Amino acid sequence: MFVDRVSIEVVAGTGGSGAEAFRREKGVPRGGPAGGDGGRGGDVVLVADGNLSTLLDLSYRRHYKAERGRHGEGNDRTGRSGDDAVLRVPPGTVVRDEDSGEFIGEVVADGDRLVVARGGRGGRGNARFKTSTRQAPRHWEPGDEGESRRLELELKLIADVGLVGEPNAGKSTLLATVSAARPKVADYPFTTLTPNLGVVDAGDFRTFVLADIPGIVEGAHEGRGLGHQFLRHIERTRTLALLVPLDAMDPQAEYDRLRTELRAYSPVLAETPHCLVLSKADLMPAGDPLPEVDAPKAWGRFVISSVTRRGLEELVEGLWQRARKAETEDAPSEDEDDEEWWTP
Ligand SMILES: Nc1nc2c(ncn2[C@@H]2O[C@H](COP(=O)(O)OP(=O)(O)OP(=O)(O)O)[C@@H](O)[C@H]2O)c(=O)[nH]1
Ligand SMILES: [Mg+2]
Repeated sequence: MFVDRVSIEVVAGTGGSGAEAFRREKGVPRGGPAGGDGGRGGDVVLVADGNLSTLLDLSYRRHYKAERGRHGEGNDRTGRSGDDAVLRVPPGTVVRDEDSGEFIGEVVADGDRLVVARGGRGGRGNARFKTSTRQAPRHWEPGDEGESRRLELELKLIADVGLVGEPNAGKSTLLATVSAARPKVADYPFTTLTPNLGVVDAGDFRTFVLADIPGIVEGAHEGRGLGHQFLRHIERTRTLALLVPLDAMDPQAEYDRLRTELRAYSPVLAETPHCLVLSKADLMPAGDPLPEVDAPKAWGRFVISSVTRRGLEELVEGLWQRARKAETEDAPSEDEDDEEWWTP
């Protein structure tokens, strides 16, 4: 099961109260105030855990509470602070306040921490209220309440390549053919309801993550169909592959619709480099010429069939080059000074 969005309620610990106490010692007839401060309440903290890939664990339990601070004690002893409540989430988790919609923060890399509800301060004990004119104050403070809020957590997949296409274009079939992922495939539209990820092996230890999202239909940016709500999952990819099946009525129109929807949804996606992938090549009657598709912005075009595996090697190689090669080469080299400048 894939869970990419959960709502939870978090309550940080309340601070402990300050104590009211007086020194009672042999030989000290009128000991002064000695009530310690209350301890801090624990925070609720999200920590990114690279071993997790879904928010599933958090969906079973909706309420998370950090420990309260202990009350202060006599002899000027401060109460112990409450323990934090630590919630492990996958990297790429974005946090919003559910009621206001306010963006609270995100954890991106393994080990990132984000405090989502602060524990209350401990109250001051009576020892703190002693003044020259008030030698025996009875005054103490309660601890502050811990923050409480309702949160919406959302997982943004971190994929290198995103597959975009109308329903039935063959996106899931392609993902299943080039990776170990086993998404559902069927000959009706909207088979895919939530994103699927797969690791594609381009050989020689070269891998990249491919995301298959539900099909995009015309008007998706206005909320039609399903694809739109998942486009955000591919906003951070390095390249997109726009799939147009060769049995489409009008491949050019289908490609244009996809571009229009991407543009309408987000300028980021419209600017993300893309290639054109003409799928289901096995359905073309032998000898028929390929349809002309004008795609001046595409960095490449591929003709594939997931059934006969035609063109898959070239596609995987092309996607790897676009998605990961630059990254690998950008890694700082040891003898950078020796490098020559290359001008195209
Ligand atoms: N002949 C042929 N059929 C294909 C090929 N790829 C996919 N199909 C068929 O096309 C249909 C749709 O495939 P899917 O992979 O589910 O399509 P999708 O783009 O993921 O569709 P949605 O999830 O609904 O958006 C299925 O019946 C597949 O078997 C191909 O290369 N050749
Ligand atoms: Mg699918």
